[in-house]
Amino acid sequence: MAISRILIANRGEIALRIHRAAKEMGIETVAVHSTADADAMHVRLADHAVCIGPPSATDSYLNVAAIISAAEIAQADAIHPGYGFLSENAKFAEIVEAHDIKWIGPKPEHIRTMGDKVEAKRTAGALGLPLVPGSDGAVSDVAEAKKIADEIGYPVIIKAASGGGGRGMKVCESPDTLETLMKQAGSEAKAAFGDATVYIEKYLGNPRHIEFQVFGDGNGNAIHLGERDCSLQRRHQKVLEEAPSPVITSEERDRMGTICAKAMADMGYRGAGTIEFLWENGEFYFIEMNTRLQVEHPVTEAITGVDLVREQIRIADGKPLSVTQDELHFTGHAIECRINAEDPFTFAPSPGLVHTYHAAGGMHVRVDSGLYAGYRIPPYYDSMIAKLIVYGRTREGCIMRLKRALDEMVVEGVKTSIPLHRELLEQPDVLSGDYSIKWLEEWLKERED
Ligand code: MV4
Repeated sequence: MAISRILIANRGEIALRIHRAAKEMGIETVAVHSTADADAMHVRLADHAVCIGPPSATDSYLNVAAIISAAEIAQADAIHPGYGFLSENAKFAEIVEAHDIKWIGPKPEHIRTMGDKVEAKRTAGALGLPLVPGSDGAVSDVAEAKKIADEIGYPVIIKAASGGGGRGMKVCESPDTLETLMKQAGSEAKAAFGDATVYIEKYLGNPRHIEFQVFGDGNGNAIHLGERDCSLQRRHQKVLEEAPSPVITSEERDRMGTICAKAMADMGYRGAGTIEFLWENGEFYFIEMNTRLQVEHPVTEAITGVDLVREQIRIADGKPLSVTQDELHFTGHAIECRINAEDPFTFAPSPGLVHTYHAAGGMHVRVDSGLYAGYRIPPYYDSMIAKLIVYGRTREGCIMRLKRALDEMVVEGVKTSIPLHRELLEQPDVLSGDYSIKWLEEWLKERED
């Protein structure tokens, strides 16, 4: 039976994003929500809504039993997890499938493999992706670590196998501190993730974060949709993303994209995925793979014209990919600004009542947000309240339009990162695309003085 009713196991703008794709396919939607989200836009828009628990995410959006019950009560035949929450929980994916509900996501085994960063790296290497030089798998004793570090040269970085997203990393500059940092990394990983396994890599000093969007049909066919440059980050939170990357030529895109798509085809990958690389001196180095739809997916949609959520739903429904690699073309430039309810100087969260709201509009301007005038932003969840995505024929044109759109945005009652974005788009390095993963934090430090 074809999918006819999707339960959206998420909240905020991504729940709206999934709802919109579903409706355009003639599919009904079921929202789930905590008691704190009863008035949220995702609940208002959905065809059906089920309250799944109290405000705390652990008891609501992460509550597997409550979500499965909601799906059964509402007779949903598929679940889309969005990003965050249960989206990369292999056990949840298995439970969904065991209840004869279609899982709009990758095969559980692939979610599990990529969740273990050591396994992910081994798999990526076997599939022909270029790796950061380092240990071949986990490193258990200091003598072994010393030997590897001597081979690859200092500085090295010690990472937790169960980490990811920057948690549990230690940079080591010399053999003198290796033992101490190894032990620290191990015990911190044990405390944070219940797994002390660590591995070692050559530390790249000034890379860019460039990620490739991929899609597989689960039967050995896969495509890539080019890259996104997400180097502008603060404390591992992306602030602004763009596609294409200002430093990647179309030849490089085709070459790396082909390698990524072939890897996904060979593993029989199903659904949307993002292959993350560090890029330094013209070379790509695989670091992690995300087995979910990402926050920044709209920049890829803008330059390819492909609706990624529609594609996810089609694949979960057993249909083939709707475009071939040959049919895909990358046109123009897109930038996304993440708008958070937070102080633009201190980054302290700023929940509360939004008494006035006006979204930017006009040609090639997209605002993904559940905001409305009179909405009270709850203090319990992520502070991202809107995404502003702007497209232009050229990067320069895109930036001009983005500045115009930022000037149109009005969010009053809470502090937001809109002023930070306006300031960023005045910086020569941002305008020229000359930035690495270190740029934003260094700029913020200088801005403080
Ligand atoms: C690195 C690195 C330098 N060298 N690996 C951080 C998040 C996680 N996905 C991997 N991370 C890094 N791994 C090696 N071998 C620097 C980072 C890193 C980073 C990566 C992407 C975007 C922002 C970052 C900020 C700090 C550190």
